[in-house]
This record gives sequence, C-alpha cells and structure tokens, in this order.
Amino acid sequence: MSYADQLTEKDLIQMYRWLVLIRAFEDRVCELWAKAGIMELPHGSQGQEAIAVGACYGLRREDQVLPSLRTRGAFFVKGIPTRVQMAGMFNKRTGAAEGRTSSHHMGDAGRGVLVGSGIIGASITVGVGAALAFRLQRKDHLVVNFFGDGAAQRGDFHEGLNFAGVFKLPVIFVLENNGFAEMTPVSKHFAGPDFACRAEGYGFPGIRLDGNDVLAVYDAVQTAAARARAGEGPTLLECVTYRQRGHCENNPIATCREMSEVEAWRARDPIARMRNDLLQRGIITGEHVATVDAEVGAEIEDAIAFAEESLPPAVDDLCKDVYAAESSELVVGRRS
Ligand SMILES: Cc1ncc(C[n+]2csc(CCOP(=O)(O)OP(=O)(O)O)c2C)c(N)n1
Repeated sequence: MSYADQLTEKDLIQMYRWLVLIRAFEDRVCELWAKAGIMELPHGSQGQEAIAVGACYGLRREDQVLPSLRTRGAFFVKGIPTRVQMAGMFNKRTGAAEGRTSSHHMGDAGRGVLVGSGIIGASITVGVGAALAFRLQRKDHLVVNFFGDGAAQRGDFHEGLNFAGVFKLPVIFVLENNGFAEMTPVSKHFAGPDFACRAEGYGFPGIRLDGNDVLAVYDAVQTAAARARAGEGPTLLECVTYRQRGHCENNPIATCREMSEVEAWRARDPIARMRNDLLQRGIITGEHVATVDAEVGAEIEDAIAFAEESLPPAVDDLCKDVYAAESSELVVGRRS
C-alpha cells in the first residue's frame, strides 16, 4: 500500500484546506499590492501549491524545510500562523522577523522552517549543512530543500547534491520545475532530458513526477523520508508544475507567455483536481467546499485586520538580530 493510500479522510480534507488557504492568501496579497495596500512585491506560487502541501504534510515539527522564494505553502503547513504571515507582508512588528525583512527570508526554526532565501539556490548548501548537523547529533530528522529549475543551474546545486550524496545525508531535494526561470523557458537554459537524471551522477535516486498531484508528491516525499531516516541518503524529486502568474506582480503573465499555454495548465489546476477527486470519492460535498471557502476567507480577512492594526518596527530595533553576540568559543578560537 502506498503512503498516500494510508491517508485518512481527515488528512485529505486537511490537505485540501491547505491548498485553498494558500491560494486565497496569495490572491488576496496580489490584490492588496495592486491597491498599494502592501509594499512587498508578491512572487506568487499560484498553480504550484500541491508541491509544498504534498511535501510538508506528514513531516515532523523538527524536520527543517528551506523554502524557495516561491514556496509560500511550506510556511503554512509547517505551522506559521496566517496572521504572522500577513503581518509580514505589511512589514509590521507582529510579522515574521518583526517586520524587518521580506517574506522571502522568513524562517522559524522552532516550527521547522530553517530559513527562506531570495537568493536563488543559496539555501541548497545551507540545507545540506543542516542535514549534516542532524547526522552529527545522531537525530533521525531530515531536511527538505525547495528550489526552482533556474536555481538548479547554479553551482550550489551541484555542490550541495555532491556533498549530500557522498555523506548519505538525510535531505530531500524538491525541485519545483515550473518551466521558467523568471521569463526564460527551461528549453533556453537546459539541454538535458530532465533534471531528475542528474541525481544518478551523484549516486542517489532522482524521480520526475507530476507536481500538480498533491498525493503523488506526498507519496514520493514520504518514500524519500523513509530512506533518509534509515541513513540511506538523499533523493532528488523533480516536481513538474506551472506558475499561473508572472514571475512577480509587476510582470503580468499575459506579457510573457502564450495564453493558450496558460489556459491549458489552468485546466490542470492542482486545487480543482483535488476538489474533484474528493467530490467524486464522496469524501467532501459541495456544501463542504463552500464551508472551506468561507472559513478560509474569514481567516484571511482576520489576518489583514490584525496586520493593519499592528505597529511597524521600531526604529531603535533596526540592527536587532543582525549581529550575533560574540561567543566565548569564537574568542578562544581566534588567532592573535
Ligand atoms: C543568485 C540570484 N540570481 C538572480 C536572482 C534574480 N531572480 C529571482 S527569481 C529568479 C528566477 C528563478 O527561477 P527558478 O529558480 O526557476 O524559480 P521560479 O522563479 O521559477 O520559481 C531570478 C533569476 C536572484 N534572486 N538570485
């Protein structure tokens, strides 16, 4: 029996709710940005939500994920509250990092989001380092590292995969292949057959799968997680998907894509797909769908009100948390 087959109806409904919440959050953030309601330029993941939900659902709290600049869903599923995320979009002190950074760099190691990065690919080796730390601490936790097809062309990708392969580290590389790096199609930055086959060169499995199928992603990640926790090493998962909006909100999709291509992918939308599947299997009803939509809408409006009422960061806190206090270990190790 597959891992996905072992999910209960309650699990499936929860996964569906995450998908709806992430989409609604990002759509609302785009609206707010267009009306100058928030400053941060949204880089939406609309169309890619099944990857984050499938990958993060079932992880332990201690497992660390490193989201790409587009893996919004990882923050939700790992438990960062909607209010905190929205306050971050408003750069308020109740938000992540107390409003002093963009959401690209949001992290909460206590909940298992080590750190995000707006520098594409840079977090790959950081995640591998975290996996090495788990190994040295003799803990069977793991790391999930998210990045795009463009980021996979950087040296960090090869360095990170090579190191993880040599030391059989507990890390799952989740490549979100949405067909584009900013406006550059994959065909213009990669001549290989697929990204998954690169893993073979580093001595571990690489699998290409449908990233719009939340249960396929869940199954692949759980399989890779069992391998990682057993000390058998990393896995590369190339999740094929499509970004339904432009690279960011000042880059409308109609200006950089064939709309026939966009429409074809919208017809394969991961949320509609799961909804139809659950309806057909009798796990949810039309009434249930409406209830989820209403609950999610209320949760987002509550988060917006919370963010609007919150204070901006204090000027005196500008340099807070930028520098670590000097530790005695560093002093002892320093050469004179
Ligand atoms: C090191 C670095 N180079 C360039 C950029 C500018 N940049 C931001 S996103 C992006 C494209 C990333 O493509 P991909 O990794 O495929 O992720 P996607 O945006 O498609 O999710 C680029 C080039 C950056 N943030 N960091």
